[in-house]
Amino acid sequence: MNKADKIWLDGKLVNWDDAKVHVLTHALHYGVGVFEGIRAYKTSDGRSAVFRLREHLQRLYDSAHVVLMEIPYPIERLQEACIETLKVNRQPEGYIRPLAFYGYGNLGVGAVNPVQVTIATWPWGAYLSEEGLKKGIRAKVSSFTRMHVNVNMVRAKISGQYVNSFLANREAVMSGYDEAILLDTEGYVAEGSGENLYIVKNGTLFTPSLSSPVLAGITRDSVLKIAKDQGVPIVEQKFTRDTMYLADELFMTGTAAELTPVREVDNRRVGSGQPGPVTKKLQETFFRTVHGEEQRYREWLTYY
Ligand code: PPE
Repeated sequence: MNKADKIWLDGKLVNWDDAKVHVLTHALHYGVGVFEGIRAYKTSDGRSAVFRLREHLQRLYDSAHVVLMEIPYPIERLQEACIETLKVNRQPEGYIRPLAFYGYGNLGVGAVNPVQVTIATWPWGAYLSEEGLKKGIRAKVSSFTRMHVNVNMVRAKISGQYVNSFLANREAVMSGYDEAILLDTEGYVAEGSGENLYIVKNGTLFTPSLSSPVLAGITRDSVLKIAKDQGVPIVEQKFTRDTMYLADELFMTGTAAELTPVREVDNRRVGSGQPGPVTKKLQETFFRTVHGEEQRYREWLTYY
């Protein structure tokens, strides 16, 4: 990966190669960690800004609450630490990964160990390739199911829950596709391994509601706001797999994936096989927004 100089670990900036934990760290064994993925962008006036920093950190604290974890810092401290880490690494843009986890102490599922917190930042380009962003990706419905809402704590971004995403993503990529699409336990479309999912049909934007087993994506929230402001009708409800096959447009969003069109699903061309007009307009506005070119969404940016 693209290394940076320093990583923030338990209140201190340490050298990248020294940011280590004990092999008996609880989270390594049981997956009880909570994390975030945040992006910083260069804006058009030359300054840099983090996109929706506060909302991402709020979700981190909410995720911690779900797993009964007390993050030993106020949210303001982690907000400063994200900026501090970007600055010390001299990164005008890139990805920010905060992670809070049960550390070393006792082992056993229910052991409650000291909570450790780390923030790493590094350069991360297009998640599903530059070409994917422009032309759209090829996706495959997974043989793995998005876990039931009483298995997967869907309001939380918990490390262990990503085993499901890992299995789905690896299966799709090893079968020659770019990304997996997971269905819920009833067979309705849920989301990608690390992205929310949308279709456009006759000009209306559809995405599973937050009662489905999907993460309440911050990019999702942003894109729905942008779509609403553009007068695009929005329906948040579950839909079937074949609804995707018959969609005019299909796309995915996430901090890492940004707004990526999907041009093919299960070997069926979606719409014209190229990113459609609604997708393209939303993508363009989304990129203008993160680069500080949309005045009305300026409050989403934390400049540094
Ligand atoms: N669903 C899942 C399962 C998910 O992991 C993400 C983010 C989203 C939806 C979109 O959420 P948001 O980023 O708030 O819009 N996935 C993160 C991790 C990716 C990774 O490979 O690691 C991300 O995009 O940062």
